[in-house]
Amino acid sequence: MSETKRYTVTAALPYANGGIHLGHLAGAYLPPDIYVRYRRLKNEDVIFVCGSDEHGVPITLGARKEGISPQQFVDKYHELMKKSFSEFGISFDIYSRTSNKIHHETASQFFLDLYNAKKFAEETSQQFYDEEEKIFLADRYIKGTCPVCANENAYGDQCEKCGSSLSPKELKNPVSVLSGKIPVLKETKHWYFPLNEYENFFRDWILENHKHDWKTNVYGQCKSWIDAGLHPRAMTRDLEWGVKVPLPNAEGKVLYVWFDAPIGYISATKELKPNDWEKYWKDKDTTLLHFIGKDNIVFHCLLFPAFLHAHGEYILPANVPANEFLNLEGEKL
Ligand code: B3M
Ligand code: ZN
Repeated sequence: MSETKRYTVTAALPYANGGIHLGHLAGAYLPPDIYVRYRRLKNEDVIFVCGSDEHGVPITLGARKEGISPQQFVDKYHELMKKSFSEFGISFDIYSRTSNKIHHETASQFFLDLYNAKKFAEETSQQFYDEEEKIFLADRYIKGTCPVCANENAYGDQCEKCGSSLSPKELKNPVSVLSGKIPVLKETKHWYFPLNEYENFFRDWILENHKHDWKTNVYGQCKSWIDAGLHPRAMTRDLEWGVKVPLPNAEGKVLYVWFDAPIGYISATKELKPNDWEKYWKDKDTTLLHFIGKDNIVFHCLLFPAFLHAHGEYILPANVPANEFLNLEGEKL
């Protein structure tokens, strides 16, 4: 391994749909803040980047609920969160946002690079559509009866009663959580990232090379997912709000929020260091660290590294310190 000349430290981009609470701070922001302060004291080259995650279905629904546009909604929460972080004394070098132009350009180009290198598979499938709300339904916006335990309130992705992981089409009597109406199946085209083709890469990179330096909770989670078998995942969605899919015949489609959000770390670095951002992401002598909460492990340890690897120009995270939730009276805060 080459000697480290600089550090790129990221903290998970919080969704711009609420306030920052103690659980967020203790899990994903205080640890990297302490870490970067230490590096700065040693006069090392370190950048600490973060920002608001402003895309995804929950944002559009939050906006709808408050009767404002998604842009107005994220403007409001971005300001609120930015202010909280600064009042708490979290010393980001930049706190950016994924609705910025530079982020749309960066995420869009990243998608195109993977597309041109034939890293996606294009597939048409039937998905549930809410005709009243005129929206394709994300898995958790569909409820129905669990085929395994007959619980009537199972979600399209999981039954919380028996723990079975489900797909929406397995539910009996599916209804839309948004309108309460019965959704219809409608054909739609999406671009899938074949995570299954990266199994050997993960086995080498995580299970072999990071056996001794990644935290056991992170390593163990990754190992169990890899052993259980990985599957292709759609990287686009039918939605108006987000980074538009930069391809012809892709109207009404945007990049999946979990595709564009981690690229937000790169966009924020470009904003912070317009002339020399590349060395923080592409030089082998840079150490990249992602500080996250434990529910973000899959995207930071498997998906984003696989995108970076598939792209070919980028370094991979040296470590992904993920923290447990802060519990209060026995429950997740
Ligand atoms: N916004 C999820 C969360 O806030 C998501 C993290 C993105 S990090 C690139 O838990
Ligand atoms: Zn069940």
